[in-house]
Amino acid sequence: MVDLNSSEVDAHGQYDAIVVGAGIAGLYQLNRLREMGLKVRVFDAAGSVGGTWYWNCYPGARVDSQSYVYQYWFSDELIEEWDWSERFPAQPETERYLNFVADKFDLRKDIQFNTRVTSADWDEIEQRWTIKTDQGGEVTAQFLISCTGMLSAPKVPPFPGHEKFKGQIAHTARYPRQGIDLAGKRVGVVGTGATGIQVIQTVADEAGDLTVFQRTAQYGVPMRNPQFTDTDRAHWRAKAHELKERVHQTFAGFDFDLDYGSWHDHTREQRRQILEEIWADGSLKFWVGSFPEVLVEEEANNEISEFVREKIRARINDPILAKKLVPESYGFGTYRVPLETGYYDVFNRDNVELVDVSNAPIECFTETGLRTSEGEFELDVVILATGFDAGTGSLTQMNIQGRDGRSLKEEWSRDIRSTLGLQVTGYPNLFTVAGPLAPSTAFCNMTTCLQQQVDWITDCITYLKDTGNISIEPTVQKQDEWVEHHDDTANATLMARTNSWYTGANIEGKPRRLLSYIGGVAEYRRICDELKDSGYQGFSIG
Ligand code: NA7
Repeated sequence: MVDLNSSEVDAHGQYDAIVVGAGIAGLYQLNRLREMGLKVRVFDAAGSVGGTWYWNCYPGARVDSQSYVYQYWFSDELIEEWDWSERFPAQPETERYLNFVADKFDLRKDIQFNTRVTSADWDEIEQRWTIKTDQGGEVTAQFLISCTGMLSAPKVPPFPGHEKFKGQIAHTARYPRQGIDLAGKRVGVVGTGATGIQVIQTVADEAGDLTVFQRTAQYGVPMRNPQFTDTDRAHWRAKAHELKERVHQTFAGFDFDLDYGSWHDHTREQRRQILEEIWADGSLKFWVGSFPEVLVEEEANNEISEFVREKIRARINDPILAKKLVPESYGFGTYRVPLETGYYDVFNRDNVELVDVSNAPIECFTETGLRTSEGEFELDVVILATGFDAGTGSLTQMNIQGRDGRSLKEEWSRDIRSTLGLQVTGYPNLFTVAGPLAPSTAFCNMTTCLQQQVDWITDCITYLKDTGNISIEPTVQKQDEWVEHHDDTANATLMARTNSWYTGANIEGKPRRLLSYIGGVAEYRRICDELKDSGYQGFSIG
C-alpha cells in the first residue's frame, strides 16, 4: 500500500533510496542523492525538519560546537546567506538554520513528516528493502539509509507511579514545543549530564523552587559565547574554505587539534599555564584540544581532573555542597564534557536544592512529586534530563531484518558490531550514518562526521551504479577487523573504564563497548577514503 497523501510519492511505492530522518545528516543525504538523479523519499517521525534540533527544544538547549564549524559546507551560497548570531547558537537558531536549508534547496517535497518507520525487511530475491511506517504505508527501495542520529531514542527511567503524579512530566528530548510555564513553580530536574546542566542553569531564575536530582557530578567547563558582529561573520566566511578542509584533519572534527605537543614535554607550571589558556577559550577545546595523554594516561588525567575540580570548588560558597558537585569517581573527559554558563553559581541561590541520589535513589513518583529512599519532594513539574539509548536505540527500534531474517535488534542485544559504523554484515544496502563504532557516535563535531559519512555513502552508491552492481555489505572478516581495531583503540583509553552512555552503561542489559570510535576523525576519514579507493575491498558486492 502506498501513502498517497504526499506530493512526490512514487505511484508504485518504489524508490532508489529511503532515508530515515530529516536532521542534519538526512537533509544532506537527500540533497546528495537527488543530485545523482535518484528517486528518494525521507521519513521522519517529527512534524518538521531538524532532527535533534527539532526534538530537543527544552529550555537552554544550545549547540556546543562553534557555529562556524557546525554547519554545511556544500554550498558557498548558503554560507554567504546564513548569518550566525553567536559562537554557540541556541536551539531555536540551529533549528531555523535547518529549516532555511530545507527551503533553500526545496527539500521538503521529498520528506514525509509525522511518519515513523516501523519495520524494514531485506528481500533477498528482489534485492530491495521493504519499509513500513506507522502511517500504514509500505514502500520498497534499493538502499536504506538511516540518518536517525546517535542520540534520538530517549531513555526514560522506569520510576513507577508516573500516572499518579498530578503535575507535569517532560523528557528533555520530547519537551513540549509550546514550552511549559515554570514561573513560580516547584520544578524538579532529574539528571545532570550536558542536557540537565543546560536546563538547570536556564530555569533556576524562572522556577519558584528548583530541586536538582544528581546521581553523578560533572566536570563542567565554562562556555565563552560572544555575540557575533558583522566583522566576526565576515572573518569566518572568509575562512570557510580553509575550515571545510581543516575540520577533517583534526582529532575531533573541530578547527583546533591536540596542538600542545606531549604532556611530558612540559613542566607542571607550563602545563598549568597552557590549561589556563585553553580554559579561557571556553569551548570543548579543553576536552579534545589539549594533550593526547589526557584520555589515555592516568597521571595526566589526574592532573587535569584536579585542575577542573579546583575551578568548580571556587564557584560554590558552601564547602559541603561543593563536595557533592565536584566529581571524584571518574576522570575528566571520560564522560561527555558539558559546557556551562552559570551552572555552578545556580547552587548558591536560595531557591535551588541539590539532592544527591547516588546513594539514595529515586524510587517512584507520588501524587505530589518524587520519592527517594531518603525522603519525598513536592513538585509541580518534573523534567527528565535522563539521556538516551545512544548509538543503537534509534536503529533497534526500527525492526530491521536483514538476510535470512536476522534481526539487528536481536544481534545488537548480544554484541554491538558494525563496519566503520557505516554498514553491518548481513544487512546489504543498509547504511547507518552515525551508527555505532564511528566517531560520529559523539566523539566528533557532529556536522563534520555526518557530512563525511554521507559523502562516503553517496560515493559508494555511485560506485555501485557505475559498475552495474546492486548490493554491498561488509564480509564477516572485514567487520571483525574493524571491531578489533575499534576495541584496541578504545580499550587503550580511560573512557572505556567510565560508566556513561559512551559505553552503553546507562541502559540496563546493553552490551558494553565504547560506542564511539576514538582513533580520531582524521584517521577515520583516512581509513574510509582508503576503502573507497580500493574499490571497497573486504565488502561483498554483487
Ligand atoms: P546523559 O549524559 O546520559 O545524562 C543523563 C543524566 O541523567 C545523568 O546525569 C544520569 O546519571 C542521569 N540519570 C539517568 N537515569 C537516572 C536515574 N534513574 N536517577 C537519577 N539520575 C539518572 O544525557 P544528556 O541528555 O545529558 O546528554 C547526552 C548527550 O547530548 C551529551 O553527551 C551531548 O553529546 C548531547 P548517571 O550519570 O547515569 O549517574
